Amino acid sequence: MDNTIKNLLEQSKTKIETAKDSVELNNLYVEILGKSSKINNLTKTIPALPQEERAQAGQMINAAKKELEAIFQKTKQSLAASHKLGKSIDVTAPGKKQELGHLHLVSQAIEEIVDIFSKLGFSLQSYPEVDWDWYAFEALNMPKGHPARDDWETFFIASHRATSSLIDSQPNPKLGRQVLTPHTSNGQVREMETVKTPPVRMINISRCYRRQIDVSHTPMFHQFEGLLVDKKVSITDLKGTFDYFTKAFFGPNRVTRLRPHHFRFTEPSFEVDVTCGVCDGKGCRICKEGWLELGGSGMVHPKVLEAGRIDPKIYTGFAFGWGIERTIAMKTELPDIRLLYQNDIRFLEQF
Ligand code: FA5
Repeated sequence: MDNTIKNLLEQSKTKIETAKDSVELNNLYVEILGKSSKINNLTKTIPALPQEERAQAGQMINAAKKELEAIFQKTKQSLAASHKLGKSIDVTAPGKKQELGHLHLVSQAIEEIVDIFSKLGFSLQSYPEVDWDWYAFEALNMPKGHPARDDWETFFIASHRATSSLIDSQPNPKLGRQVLTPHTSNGQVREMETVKTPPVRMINISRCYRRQIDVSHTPMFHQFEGLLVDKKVSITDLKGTFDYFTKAFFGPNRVTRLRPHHFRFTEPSFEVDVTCGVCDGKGCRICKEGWLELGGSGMVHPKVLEAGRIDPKIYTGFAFGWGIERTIAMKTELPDIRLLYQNDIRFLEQF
């Protein structure tokens, strides 16, 4: 009896563990542990054994059955895990929630900026992000070879016949080469050409490209450019516009200041600072002295108005260009604007 049970156990184990799928496993269950199985038939032979052997035989058969039962369970689980077992559907299980995405932080900021400026009567325009040298530099009073052009570290388009009709990379005799626009100021003269007679009141938002990368620079970034040209436009209008924007975008306690600067296309020129939101302008680890730089601005240079065929004796205007990524960083206290473009969902989900 002893050996018969051991042999039966070994043979059954091998069969169960090599079952290929759930159907085979179910059939084996009937064969090995079912009513007419060999092991059950052995139970029926116990009464015929000598009295002293019966108890031990019964215990051995029960232990073998228990062991086989456990092997069946284990095999069932491993087949399920390897998808060989038909999947059952739990109709009572709660449905899977569809994860909702949201706009990228830069897109959210663009929507908000457009909304704020539209309340001041600025309309959103879109000008090329691959543009002629003339619009990006020359028309803005930055002639070829001028050292100021180095500051923009521009990507020029290679001078060979392009296959796409959209990008003509051959230098144009009047407009020069094509560039990946290093700033949105290329939209200034284009807008003046489009509107022809002031008032001009546009906001131009676009991608810009420069050979720069560090915590506050990315090779591709966004700027928003404001341009207002009309009769009697003054620096007061410029300052009022910044104050309105700053309070609407950052909050009512934030104020701006204009710091003298130099741009070839504005005169006078300013850099615009906004009070730091962390320390309310008192000075902290992020801002050092209480102010953060937003971007550049100034009164449109008469030569730029002339390039746009607007008479500088009749009209004046202001312009500004700010980086969107830096503006976001000031609002959300981002330590490194490169985070915006690393596509790390754990970071993006926080906004
Ligand atoms: C300009 O680009 C001028 N065109 C702005 C201007 C427009 C002045 C109209 C006067 C009139 P600047 O190079 O300082 O200026 O850039 C303006 C802003 O763009 C910076 O303050 C910064 O916020 C953002 N910026 C510039 N380079 C990068 C970069 N590589 N990555 C991210 N943001 C940048």
